[in-house]
Amino acid sequence: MIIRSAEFLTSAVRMDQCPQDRFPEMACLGRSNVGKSSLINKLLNRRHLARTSAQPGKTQTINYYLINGEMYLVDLPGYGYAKVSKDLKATWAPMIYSYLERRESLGLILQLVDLRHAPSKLDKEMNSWLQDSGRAFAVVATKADKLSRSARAKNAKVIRDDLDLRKSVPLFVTSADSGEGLEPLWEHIEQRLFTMDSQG
Ligand SMILES: Nc1nc2c(ncn2[C@@H]2O[C@H](COP(=O)(O)OP(=O)(O)OP(=O)(O)O)[C@@H](O)[C@H]2O)c(=O)[nH]1
Ligand SMILES: [Mg+2]
Repeated sequence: MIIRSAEFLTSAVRMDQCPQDRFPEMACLGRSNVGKSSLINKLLNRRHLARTSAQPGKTQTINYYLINGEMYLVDLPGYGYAKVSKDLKATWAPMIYSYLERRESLGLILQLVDLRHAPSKLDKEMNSWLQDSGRAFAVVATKADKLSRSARAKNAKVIRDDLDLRKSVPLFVTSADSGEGLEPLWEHIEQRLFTMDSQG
């Protein structure tokens, strides 16, 4: 994917605040601190476009990045962080589920999980929701740079088994530090957004 332009467009907390122009979009879903914003930056070769932080709970709105004037990458707030305020926890589920269920131009969801750990209970719940949703999704295991080659393969298998992923669901092992795994991931994103039906 050649990135000719990448810009922050808008933030939304409700469906009617999402862009209306129907460009296809891909959204990053996952636990707080798993690396959603970092992955978006690395996919776009921009260091600081999406805000990242060592503190979980950084992204709190649905953030739209317009790429090449023809598609969106969407950064979502994370789940599963104990210390976020009660208010934020109460709004997360309605906001995210209505987005995941109703957003027509959503062509691909990436569920990010940390390659170093077995999926959490919430990761599993979110994944079974995705498997039942009929939405196109893929799993992205992040922070591969923190593990040896052999541990990467071993942990990827644990993730696939724990989530009980169908063979047809792709799992990408990636690093937003080294850029590992991002080329096949981009190919998959482009294929989903530009050559397939969004419900595929
Ligand atoms: N080593 C390494 N660190 C990473 C990687 N991806 C993210 N990080 C670090 O993990 C921390 C969290 O990254 P973010 O991208 O802010 O995580 P997020 O999922 O957007 O978190 P929320 O916005 O809180 O939901 C930051 O300190 C990043 O530098 C990676 O691939 N490798
Ligand atoms: Mg974030």
